[in-house]
Amino acid sequence: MTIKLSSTESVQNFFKEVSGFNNDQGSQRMKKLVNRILIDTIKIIEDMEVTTEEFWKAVDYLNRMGARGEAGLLVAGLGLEHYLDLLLDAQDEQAGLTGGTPRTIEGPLYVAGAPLSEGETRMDDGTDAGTVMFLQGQVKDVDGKPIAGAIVDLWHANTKGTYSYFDTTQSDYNLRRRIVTDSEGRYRARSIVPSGYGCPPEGTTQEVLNLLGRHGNRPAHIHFFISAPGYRHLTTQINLSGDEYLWDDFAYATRDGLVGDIRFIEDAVAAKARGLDGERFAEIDFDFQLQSAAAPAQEQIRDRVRAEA
Ligand code: MBD
Ligand code: FE
Repeated sequence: MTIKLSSTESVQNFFKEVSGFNNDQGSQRMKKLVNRILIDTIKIIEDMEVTTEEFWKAVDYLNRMGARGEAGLLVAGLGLEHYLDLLLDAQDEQAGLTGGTPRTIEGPLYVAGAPLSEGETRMDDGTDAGTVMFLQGQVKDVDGKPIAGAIVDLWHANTKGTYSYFDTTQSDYNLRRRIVTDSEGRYRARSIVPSGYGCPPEGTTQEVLNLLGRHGNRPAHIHFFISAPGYRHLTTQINLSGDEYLWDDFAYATRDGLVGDIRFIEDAVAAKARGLDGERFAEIDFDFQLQSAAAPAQEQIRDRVRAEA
């Protein structure tokens, strides 16, 4: 039989001391959380008969993961970031907050402070010979009324599936922009069709996924933060139709209502009318609907440490 020490009074008392219960300094919230995490950890060690070799492997894993900055990637791949969306959805439903474009995960690759423009923008720096993509749509309220002056903060990968800032070979803020919607609530962006992201094959997230028999790929997608005075901040993505990973996303971000229908057009005349030399380009139309904010705090993005270039 497995030895169980976790429920003995002496071990319980030991981890109360460890968690600072016997002093009046520090944070009460932190003490409670740390104590719960430690007690649950030793229960896992006992119940799963975790060996000391496995324990030290896990410690080494955390060191290597941190050194590579992959914690945000791991929580996406383990479905925890998606779970937070499920929790927020359930809280919203309980509070009667329904309607509008669904939320989905931010992911670990946002960079704050992208260039801001009015109504329309070009997102790519012209160095990636990808298919030109024209993305446009309207930001509306839940009744379909256009919202002028909304900020559409969007970011996506290049044709290799990598993101500027994290991929240091790209120019600053490449494929990252903020667009203020026009008087009809419209935004327009010229960019290039992104490729899906894949976890670094040599990284610590892929290392775990391999042991779970899983791949580390996302479908091609475009991320959005959408905000406007009087409306709830929306974090979402559009995942592109036709991608083999559309419904097999390692981060579980694709949701009903968030599939972007990408149309590829091969027409030299239409291309020329768009100011292009070739004949092939792509179009995506995607509208967003924002819920009204019941309190000013709902207009703001939730706190999280984010990169700022
Ligand atoms: C991405 O581009 C992404 O959106 C997520 C959620 C995780 C890893 C890479
Ligand atoms: Fe992404």
